[in-house]
This record gives sequence, structure tokens and C-alpha cells, in this order.
Amino acid sequence: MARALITGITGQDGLYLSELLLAKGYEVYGLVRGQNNPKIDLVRRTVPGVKLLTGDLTDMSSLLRALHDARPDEVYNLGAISFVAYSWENAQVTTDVTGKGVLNMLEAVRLYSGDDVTRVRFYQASSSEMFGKVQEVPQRESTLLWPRSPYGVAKVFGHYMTINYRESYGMHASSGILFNHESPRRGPEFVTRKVSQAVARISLGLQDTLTLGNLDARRDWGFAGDYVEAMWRMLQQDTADDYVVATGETHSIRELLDVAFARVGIDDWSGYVSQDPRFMRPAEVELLIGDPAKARATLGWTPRVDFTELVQMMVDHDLAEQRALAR
Ligand code: GDR
Repeated sequence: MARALITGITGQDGLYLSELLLAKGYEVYGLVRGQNNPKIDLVRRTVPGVKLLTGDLTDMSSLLRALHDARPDEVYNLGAISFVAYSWENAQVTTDVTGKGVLNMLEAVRLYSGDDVTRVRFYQASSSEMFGKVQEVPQRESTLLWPRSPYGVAKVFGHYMTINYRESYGMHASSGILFNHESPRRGPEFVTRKVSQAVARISLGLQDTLTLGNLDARRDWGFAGDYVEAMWRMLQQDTADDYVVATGETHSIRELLDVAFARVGIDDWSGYVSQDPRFMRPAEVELLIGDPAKARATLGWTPRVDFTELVQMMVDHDLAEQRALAR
């Protein structure tokens, strides 16, 4: 039976990846941080088959202990401080967790593996935020990185460190450059879920308006459930490598609003949406669109859920959830 250790198990991707690996017959271990972490209940409820271990990406000895307990064949490093806007206010802790945490995990895997450097296959959750002020359209694996936030800079560090461990030690370390991926499990601080929750509440008469930041930013949005499949496929390759995982389509926040409001029968959303500088970023990533050609050709991976289906899935979920909460 294959064994996997996942950091960031309490997040959207950790939950989808756990479901995928459990269905494939893996023994799955998840790393959780902190004393009395409130998200542990969610993990236990959603994926009861996962075994939880405590540890912290900033504490390498805890990572080594987790590796000795889990004895994994595959490590998926999904743990990070992942909210871009937060990273300007908390640049150092973001750097410690999202950047240096990757080095801690790579080094722990290297020490744990001993002479057998490819004993553990490693996946790093890299991000399209690394492209920032984009130097090429669409963005691919070879596009020059130009991060625009402390979060993006930390992800670039982790990305290059992953490549460096592969090149220096021959580790089977792959980096997935994932573009935005969403689902009904997305945290409400991210724009898709903020919109789907607000649209559901507005249509049920529970809320009057929705306040957002930049409506003109464009993102390549896919479904998280599809994207975890690409992570797994990367670690099944004979050779480790880097892959862009994206849909190849881009949409603005305005288009997100069009689809979300249309789902509840509202064609003109202008009276419901306002803008506030509070939600604007000091440096914005204006346009992201990925070229997933390499993932398609090498991994045989293609996304199944398109933008409209994704937004409708999220609004439908939030309608049901908000109705149940209002009862
Ligand atoms: P992003 O996701 O920063 O792309 O990073 P987010 O959903 O936060 O922002 C997307 C775009 O929407 C604009 N926006 C708003 N964003 C939020 N959160 N709230 C608002 O009110 C709002 N109004 C407009 C933003 O300015 C931005 O342009 C996500 C995270 O999951 C990262 O961890 C991950 O690495 C990348 O996706 C790929």
C-alpha cells in the first residue's frame, strides 16, 4: 500500500487530494499545526480515513518526526500562508512559512531519505502568483518570474529551492505551477467564494450588497478537484519536472459576477456591487492565463470543469448552505 504525507491537509486542496489518494488505496497522513487547531474537526468529518500528525513547517524537527511516523512514499507540500492580500501585512511570517517552510520540508525529506535520494517523491505547490507582472502571454514553465507580493516572492523561493534540490541531490522533486483553483471548499476570503456566498445570500434576502476591490483583474480559474489529479500524476512520472496546471482561459472579476448573479436570475448586478480601496492591493497581478500544454502532453491531464460550471457549482452549493443556515 502506497503511503503519502500531506502538509496543508486542512485546506481545500488537502481535502480533495486526500479523497483522491484514499480512493486509490493510499494510506494518507496529514500534518496539522498548532494546539487545538479548529480545522481538525473538518478534516475528521470530510476524510475520516486520514491519520493526523502534528507539526509545523517552520520547525524542521517536527517535520522529520512526521516523516518517521508516516514513512511516506510521496510528500505533497501544500501547506502555506496562502492569502495574497494578507502577505503585505505579514510579510515575514509569510516568508517563513510559504518560503522557508519549503526548504525545511525538502531538507527533512533529504535527511530522512539517507542514501536512497529518490526514496520519497516530493511535490511542491508552486503558484501562478510567481508570474505576477506577466512577461509572456500565456504563461508557461519557461516564462520569466516577476512576483508582485511578498506571497509571490516566497513562492518563487520555494519553487527554485525545489528545482535546486532536484539538481543538487537528484531528488524526485516536482513543482506544480497551479493557476487559481476554486471549489465550494474555498475559504470565503478568496474572491470566487466571497462572490458565490454573497450572491446566494443576496438572492435569499439575507444580504443587500457585496463590496469588492479591483473588478478588472483577470484570472485563469479552474476546479480544485481537477487540479489535485495533476499533482498526483506528476509524482507518478519516472522523472521529476515542473508543470503549469491551468485551463488556458482567462476571465475578469466582472465576468465572475455576470455568471454568479445570472445563476440566481439577476442580469444587472450593478446595484448590488460596490468597490472599496480596502480590498485593492498595493501591487496587483492584472492578468493570468496559463498554457497547460506540457501537463496535457506529458501527464495526460486536462481539466474537466469549465469556468461557468465552476461558478454555478459554487453558487448552488452556497444557496443550499445558506438556506440550511437560515432555517
Ligand atoms: P489570488 O486569489 O490572489 O489570485 O491568489 P484571490 O481570489 O484572493 O484574488 C483574485 C483577484 O480578485 C481580486 N479581487 C479580490 N480578491 C479578494 N480576495 N477579495 C476581494 O474583495 C476582491 N476584489 C477583487 C484580487 O485583487 C485579485 O486580482 C489565489 C490564492 O489561492 C493563492 O494562494 C494562489 O497561489 C493563487 O490563487 C494561484
